[in-house]
Amino acid sequence: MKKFDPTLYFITDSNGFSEEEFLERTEAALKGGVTLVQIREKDKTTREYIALAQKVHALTKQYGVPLIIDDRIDVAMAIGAEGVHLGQSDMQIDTARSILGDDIIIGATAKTVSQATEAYIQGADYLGVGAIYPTTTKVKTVLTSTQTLSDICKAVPIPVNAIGGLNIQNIDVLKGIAISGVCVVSAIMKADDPAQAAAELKTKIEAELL
Ligand code: TZP
Ligand code: MG
Repeated sequence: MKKFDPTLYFITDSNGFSEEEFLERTEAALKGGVTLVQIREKDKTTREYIALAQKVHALTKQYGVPLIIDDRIDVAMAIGAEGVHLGQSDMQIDTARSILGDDIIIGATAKTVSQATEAYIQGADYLGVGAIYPTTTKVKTVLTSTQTLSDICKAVPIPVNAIGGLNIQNIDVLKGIAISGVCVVSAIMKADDPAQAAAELKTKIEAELL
């Protein structure tokens, strides 16, 4: 059964960490209550990506949290991940859906209402929309306004998460917008205490944004 909770969607970034510290921080995020995890690796070989994803999957399974693989449906299939996240230059959503079947979570990046509608029609299960703020995470992205985020939420019936430069200090900007959750990388990955950062973010998102 395909079920997921997008409330606090943690996207990993192993850059600058030893594998041991990366896995410790990822587990701390799970302890802190993140509801969905994505492994996002841009510089690894396929074998390295699979090997690390397997380790992260072992952790997410312990906490009953679905694991989403960024960009790569082959890696998702190789490790039996619960889902895949596809950007505008990755495989089309409908093609991925026909390969992966109905039980796999497929997320899509959307920066406009037309991209959002298209992804929904093609079979996406959720959307990530942003960047809302400039980000220090390695990413090729442009800013998306909160007005566009709000328009996208109204245009599609699937969960829409905000992403990009979001942290406990600035997520108030999302108040009143019909998002289903928040995606963060640095706010948890680079926190002094990732478990505490995750717990605080989740409490605030649940209390004030959903
Ligand atoms: N897509 C848009 S912004 C972003 C991605 C993957 C990175 C978000 O990282 P952070 O550290 O939460 O700003
Ligand atoms: Mg991607």
